Amino acid sequence: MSLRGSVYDPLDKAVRDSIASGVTYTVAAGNDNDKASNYSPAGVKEAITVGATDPSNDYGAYFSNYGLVLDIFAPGVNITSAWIGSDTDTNTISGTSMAAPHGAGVAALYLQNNPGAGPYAVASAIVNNATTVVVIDPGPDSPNRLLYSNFVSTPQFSLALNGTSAYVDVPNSASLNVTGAITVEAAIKTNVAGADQALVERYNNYGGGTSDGGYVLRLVGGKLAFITLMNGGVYDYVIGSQDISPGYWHHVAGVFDGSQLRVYVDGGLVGSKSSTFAPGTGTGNLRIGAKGDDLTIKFNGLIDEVRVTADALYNANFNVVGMHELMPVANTRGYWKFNNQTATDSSGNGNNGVLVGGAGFSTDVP
Ligand SMILES: [Ca+2]
Ligand SMILES: [Ca+2]
Repeated sequence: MSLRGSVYDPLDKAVRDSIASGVTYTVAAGNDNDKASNYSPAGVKEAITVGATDPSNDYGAYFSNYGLVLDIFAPGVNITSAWIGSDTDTNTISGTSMAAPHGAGVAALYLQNNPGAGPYAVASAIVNNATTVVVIDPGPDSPNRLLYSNFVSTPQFSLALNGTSAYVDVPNSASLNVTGAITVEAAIKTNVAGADQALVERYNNYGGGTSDGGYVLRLVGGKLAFITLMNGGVYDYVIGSQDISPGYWHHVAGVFDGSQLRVYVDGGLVGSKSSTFAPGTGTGNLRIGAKGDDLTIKFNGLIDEVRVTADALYNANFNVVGMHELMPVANTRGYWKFNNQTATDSSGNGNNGVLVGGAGFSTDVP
């Protein structure tokens, strides 16, 4: 809130009552080089009163009001932001009216992750996570605290599937046709050992002749398999030697590079086979956690970071780090992170999935 006037009780009371009703306020300290408590609504103790610093040198701005009623400082000198006139207008100006919105932004980030937090909790979080003793010359009696935003972490989620009914259905699209080199990968944490479990599958139609193919990453008897298909009856495959242990996150990947099928678990090659059997084009939906053609095999556990890329990404053993956020690569056709508790595709191809049969989310992530 960028109002500034001399002390006026009705205004202060209005702000105080609004805060009491659950609305968080950041208020500009004012630009009088004076005690903030001499102004309204800067002097409302329940609000987050924000003074200005010069971000080029962290000095308290010469104009900023100061004093005990300040809660925090934020950048307020030469701040570029949106401006009136058009949707693309900007302006670069100074004042505690430029500092207070920084505080409002951090409050909004905090409330995004803590939607039940009241104004006191929001103010406490912002003040307690501020950077201390970096403001030079903050003014008499001012708290030496500079707004810090990075304490607000974005929550991460994975896809939770029950092994019986739940899966994600991604409608067929042309971008899901990959007819050459391909990598299909995911992070998985299964609840069961030794079972057949569908991970990422895209094919249709059992039987010869028809090209209704794609690719399958699946656990077969608890081991990782990668299959390239012309249709449900014509295919080639490789199965890795390693049992996938339940109860732990694993990165699993299937690769076809034009001359070989390979499977990797946690970055290590666990199976390979000479093959020139490329995936065929198809019309089937892509399923995450269900058998591609008839849904009869499901996955029981957590899946995250599912990605289909039209390229052979892994040619040798690789180091799996930061599985919760894969490094971007070119030619990605679908990438499902589940972090927004949706099955939205972040590859840019619009291959957004639909949750089926009780599919949900977990904060347990790789
Ligand atoms: Ca306050
Ligand atoms: Ca995730």
